[in-house]
Amino acid sequence: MTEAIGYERVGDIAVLAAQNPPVNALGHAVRQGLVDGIAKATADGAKAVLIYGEGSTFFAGADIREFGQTPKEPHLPDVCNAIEAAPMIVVSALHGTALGGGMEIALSTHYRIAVPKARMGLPEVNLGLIPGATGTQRLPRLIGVEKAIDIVTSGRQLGARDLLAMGVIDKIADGSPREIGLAYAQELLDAAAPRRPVSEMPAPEPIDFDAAYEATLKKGRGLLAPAYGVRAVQAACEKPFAEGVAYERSLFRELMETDQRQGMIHAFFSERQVSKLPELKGVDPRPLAAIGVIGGGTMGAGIATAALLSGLNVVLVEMSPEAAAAAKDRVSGNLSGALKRGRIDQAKFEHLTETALTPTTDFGDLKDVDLVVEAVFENMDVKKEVFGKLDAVCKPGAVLASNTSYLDIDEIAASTSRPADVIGLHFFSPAHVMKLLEVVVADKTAPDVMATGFDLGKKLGKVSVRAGVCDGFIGNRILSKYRTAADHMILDGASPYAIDKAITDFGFAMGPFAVADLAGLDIGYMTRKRLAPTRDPRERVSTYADKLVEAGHKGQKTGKGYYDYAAGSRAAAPNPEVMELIEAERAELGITPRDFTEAEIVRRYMAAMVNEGAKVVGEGIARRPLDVDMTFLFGYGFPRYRGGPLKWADMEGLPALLADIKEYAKEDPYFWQPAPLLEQLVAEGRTFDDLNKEAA
Ligand code: T1G
Repeated sequence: MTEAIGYERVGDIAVLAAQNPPVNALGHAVRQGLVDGIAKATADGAKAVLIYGEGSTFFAGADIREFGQTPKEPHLPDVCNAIEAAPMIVVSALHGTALGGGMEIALSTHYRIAVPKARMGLPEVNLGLIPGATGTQRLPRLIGVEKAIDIVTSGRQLGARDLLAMGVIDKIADGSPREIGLAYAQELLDAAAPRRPVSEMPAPEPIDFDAAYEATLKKGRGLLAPAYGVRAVQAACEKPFAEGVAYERSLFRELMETDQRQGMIHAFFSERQVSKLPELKGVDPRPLAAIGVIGGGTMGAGIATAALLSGLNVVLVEMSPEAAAAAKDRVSGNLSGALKRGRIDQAKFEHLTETALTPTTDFGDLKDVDLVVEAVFENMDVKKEVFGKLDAVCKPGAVLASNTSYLDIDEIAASTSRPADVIGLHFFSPAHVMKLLEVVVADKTAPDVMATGFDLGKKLGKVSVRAGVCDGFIGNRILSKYRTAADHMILDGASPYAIDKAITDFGFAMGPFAVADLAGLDIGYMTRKRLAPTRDPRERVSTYADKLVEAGHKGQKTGKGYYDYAAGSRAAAPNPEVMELIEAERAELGITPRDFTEAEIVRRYMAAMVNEGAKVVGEGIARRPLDVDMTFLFGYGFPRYRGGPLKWADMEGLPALLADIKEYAKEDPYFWQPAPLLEQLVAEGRTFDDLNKEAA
């Protein structure tokens, strides 16, 4: 018996206990242990079998680290069928998160009991897959097609109460999974309860599967797995169980070979790897119980909201009583969203807004906070004035952070008497929703201050990425490049609308021009004005966008930008003034516009993104390629199933991308300067993933 599954007899009950930390993943030893355990229980005449997990959870799914390798027998579907075929009743006792293959194991047992906090789900679609161990065949037999399709295609987790109400589990009881499992198995034995193989339940009623497939494909914005999940559930209606299982397995194996599975597995592990940095090893963060936020505008109120929801007290400083009151209203508005969604109850809402939050105009109220983050106007003089006050009032050891999106943190730090305590914490708006946090480490930032930045990010449920100091850090620096590439395509003949469509078809939630309208066109306008004095004369700059802003069109906030957001209209229509400005500028420049295919638009756009990403990694602004990928998945709407810009580049092939860049450089050698790191990787036949592995 492998130690991965312990075996013991308790009276008539054979107990199989999973012991494979940290999450009892269903690796080969666990699968073998389960099959051996059922055989042993049968051989020694047990009258019931109990399966549960030691440690934090029931099986949390297949071992994702085995993906891409040749699967070793016994395969998970066979393990599930062996459990269900056992001659005695088999009970599973659930706690933690029984996910994917874990839920499939539970569905193959005859009875299921759970502790109140247990959760279950089939999150395979989040890995670019579908359940591949009979889940799409058993679940619809148990709860019907609609509910099964929702669970399979959403990948969401369900709590014990919902699972009980749906009939996925039979009972909820307090206690350890072992205790409640043994008690329930004994109760079933005393009642001479029969085996209940789910596979022998009648096939569920069908629905219009083609309509469900099309709707799911559209909703997935190019992600295949959820739509494949619909077809797998359809097989549960139309095929005998064994054939349905074989069909499910064929779809699973097909998805296993896709780039989408590669991209999403890369995202899964990178999301965990990105906060594991050598410089953080053995470094304890400073205490974090209360924070200060300077500036209660959209950003400051969002940061305060995220902090309050994570259990931190917040002193929110504004410049006048009216502004402080308005800031409190913004935070209350944000929290009322959490209240409506049931994330907090009324009592919690009142505690957060009336007790945990202290709006004030007095910097002196910051004297006891552990960390302050300022989110005031993006002007260096204003920032320095604020940091001067913080330096004077904050206690020794308090971390002083700036939320600036591009200003030089080294310069801000130098304006204080404690540069080691200064760091950048770049949140993304809305700060209580967006998961990305760029932790910008300045030259003099102390290691434990960086650790504190990551600890705050973890407390706030953020994906924190370490960034070095440069204009735009990681995300905005790369954004400025691919936005410029888009502007160049516009001058040469593409329209903003064709570019937005090409980029949304690629899988982004929004195209760059719709995003600009959302953020406000004045932001780009001010950035261009700020950079104009130091701009290299070789840089190709368009002016149509400035004219659009100077005409008063700042995007959604003024009702018009690239698109016309006429009140009440759902679909934003192109603003005709935009093409007029573009055509006038092309004429002025003597450009004869040419056509751009969607493929070329994507190719150029992504080449600019990848090239600048390679420069950001090469310069050490981002520690690893995966840091760039996580920045774009969690801050810029990059499609998760492509893994991130640099994972996408690896799968596209770096040599072809470099060749494109060299081709484009013939038109504009200044803009298209190949990144040295990209050239080096191509010369050495290596990939960005090789760099990620070396840094692990
Ligand atoms: N396989 C391998 N390693 C895993 C793993 C898994 N399934 N789940 C987690 N880990 C590692 C993780 O990388 C981290 O490692 C450590 O465990 C703690 O994870 C046939 C094919 C279970 C809710 O998708 O959702 O079954 O960084 O930091 O916050 O149909 O992990 O310490 O080295 O996330 O407490 C389906 C994925 C697989 C579940 C726990 N199952 N995991 O969260 O800890 S596909 C999943 C999670 C499948 C079958 C199909 C979460 C968690 P390290 P953690 P956590």
